[in-house]
Amino acid sequence: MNSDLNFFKKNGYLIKKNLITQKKINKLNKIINEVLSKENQKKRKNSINGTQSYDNYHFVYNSSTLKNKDILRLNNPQNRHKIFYDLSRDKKIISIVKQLIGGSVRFHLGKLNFKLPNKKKGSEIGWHQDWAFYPHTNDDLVTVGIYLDDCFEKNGPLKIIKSSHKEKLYSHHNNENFFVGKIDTKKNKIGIKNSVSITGTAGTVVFFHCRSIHGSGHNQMNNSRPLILFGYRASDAWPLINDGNPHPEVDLDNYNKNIIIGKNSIKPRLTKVPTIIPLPKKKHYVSIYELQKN
Ligand SMILES: O=C(O)CCC(=O)C(=O)O
Repeated sequence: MNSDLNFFKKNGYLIKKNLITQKKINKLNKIINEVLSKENQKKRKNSINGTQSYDNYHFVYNSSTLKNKDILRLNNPQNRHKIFYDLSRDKKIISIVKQLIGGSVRFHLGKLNFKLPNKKKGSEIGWHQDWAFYPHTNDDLVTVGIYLDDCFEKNGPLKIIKSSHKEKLYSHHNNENFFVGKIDTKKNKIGIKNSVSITGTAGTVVFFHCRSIHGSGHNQMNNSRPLILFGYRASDAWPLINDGNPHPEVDLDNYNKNIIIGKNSIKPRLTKVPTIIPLPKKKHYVSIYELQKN
């Protein structure tokens, strides 16, 4: 494990092949197909866009027009479906997260990104640091990505720039000073050619630091590329803004219920971390896809 921690500290990510069994992956995919087909049937009958719910469970579409309403993402699936909740608390995942972020673990967020198949543009993700979206009092936060299908170069894998978590926090604001959730890599002379493609068979899990620069391109294949992302934070890393996920000021009990390892305390740990508040936004955005179009 020490070698894993050393690798993570040096590179800002860690890959674990086949961490989740094929049996579990099959069960997850079965439920996802059911959830998607239910949602697709609903969409045909009802043209009204769903609003965000109290637990931030919602679908993200690539367009608001009825004709082209493909689903890009299911936000916070763990809040409504036990199978995702159980996966977010998977012992193998949590024990690695615990080591990487220093001992305590509080669940932060979940999303299931589908990345649409060939020609259906709209699901590419521009280079960004998750930290820019949700600064905390310390940066012991990690994102965990689980591939539900085999993912190779042509599927539009997640790409991470090695060791970028040790660099500064890059501006995610545009020239007009609105938060747009992406980095101008040319302006910042960031060598994206040196990024690592996170590829692997279904069940492969990647852990990456909240300050690692990452993104993903087009999916050239004919099927979508399902990737579950779960966010975890040290239990003494307190959010500086409300990002729509469990937040102490909104519901302290719920915030504390998300502690997986460690004790609740109202004493945040403050470290010297670079922070920029992700405001102002031009309007309220439901997802990174919409936000980055600016
Ligand atoms: O789905 C992907 O390829 C990347 C997702 C991502 O970075 C995000 O949702 O913040």
